[in-house]
Amino acid sequence: MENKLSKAYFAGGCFWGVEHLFKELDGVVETTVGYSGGKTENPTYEEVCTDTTGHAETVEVIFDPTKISYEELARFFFEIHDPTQVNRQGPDVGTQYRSVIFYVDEEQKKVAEKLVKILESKGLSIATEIVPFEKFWKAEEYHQDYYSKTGKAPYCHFRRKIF
Ligand code: MHO
Repeated sequence: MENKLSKAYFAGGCFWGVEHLFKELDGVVETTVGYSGGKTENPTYEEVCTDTTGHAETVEVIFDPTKISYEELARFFFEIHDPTQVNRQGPDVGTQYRSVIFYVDEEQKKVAEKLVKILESKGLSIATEIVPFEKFWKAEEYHQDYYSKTGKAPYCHFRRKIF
């Protein structure tokens, strides 16, 4: 019988790099890049780039919770970007690059809050928003699996140990 799959949503700067790293994890079944957290319907990349729609570049992660837990995913998320940066990530500046965890249930919310507390206890000032998931708008096809398609390398995301 097929395992039941779960979903998680993370925004941590340019979605090309975030997706690229999540895809490699064992237990991650599918990733999609898109836009969440904004006010407009069916946003395009160009609209989101204007920093006026409220959307953040977001990655939808579909995973098998028998192989990887939400907590492992969320820890990974914190380690592949810099959660102390406000409305930017690396060279990319604007609210569309802000750090957000969109939780789909209370369990995810608890895990996210717990991890933020751990990081704060280490002296980090965490900018990551923890907000309820509402809507995910899939991004244009050319943004999906960007680095696999182009053969280019991520310029912004890499894993560092912070826990
Ligand atoms: N700095 C990147 C942002 C791409 S990302 C999908 C660029 O110049 O295209 O926002």
